[in-house]
Amino acid sequence: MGDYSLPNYKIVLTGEYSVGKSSLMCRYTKNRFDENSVSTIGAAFSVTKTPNGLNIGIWDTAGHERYNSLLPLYFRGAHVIIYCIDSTRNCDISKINKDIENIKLDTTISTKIFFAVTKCDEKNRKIESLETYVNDKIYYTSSKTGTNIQELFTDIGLYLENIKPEIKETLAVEHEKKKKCCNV
Ligand SMILES: Nc1nc2c(ncn2[C@@H]2O[C@H](COP(=O)(O)OP(=O)(O)O)[C@@H](O)[C@H]2O)c(=O)[nH]1
Ligand SMILES: [Mg+2]
Repeated sequence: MGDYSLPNYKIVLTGEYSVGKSSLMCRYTKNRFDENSVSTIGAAFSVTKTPNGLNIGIWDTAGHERYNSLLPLYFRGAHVIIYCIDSTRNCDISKINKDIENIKLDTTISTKIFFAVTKCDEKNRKIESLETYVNDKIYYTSSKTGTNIQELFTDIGLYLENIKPEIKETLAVEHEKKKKCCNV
């Protein structure tokens, strides 16, 4: 058995169907790539550590439209969102903007969004225009070759080192209490 205790930080992988979210989680947690991975139903969960040793729980959401109504539940209380964009698909900036706005509705200002472009081992890159629109750092990753996966989680770890996990939990509990008060 591993020495993992309960995760202190919540990481959520999101992005459209089949962009490579589950593959990214698999590469980071198991250092494996499965060409024939099956699509995620609902969400998958994995407990692991960042390279600097912080306990994290990663939620791998299902990107299919029919599961969109579930996303707010996963975003809530997240410390980090990894927003995945497929390098082999045409970059739809208005869709990305809409997704980011939706994420912001269900997270707090201290939730950080990391942008991961996926499948960078593929030659037909179609995301050249992305950098004009995204001000944050973009991680050009490949779960197939492992490129930039460690770098992404290293930076996530460094970000988490500077925030307090319990603040978020307290807020969530207070929110629940308020709701209960209204119901009596
Ligand atoms: N070439 C390449 N294919 C990838 C990569 N990551 C995922 N894929 C493929 O893309 C498809 C969808 O991947 P998956 O991780 O299930 O996407 P999800 O629906 O976002 O979880 C699968 O056929 C994967 O093998 C990558 O880094 N490189
Ligand atoms: Mg998946």
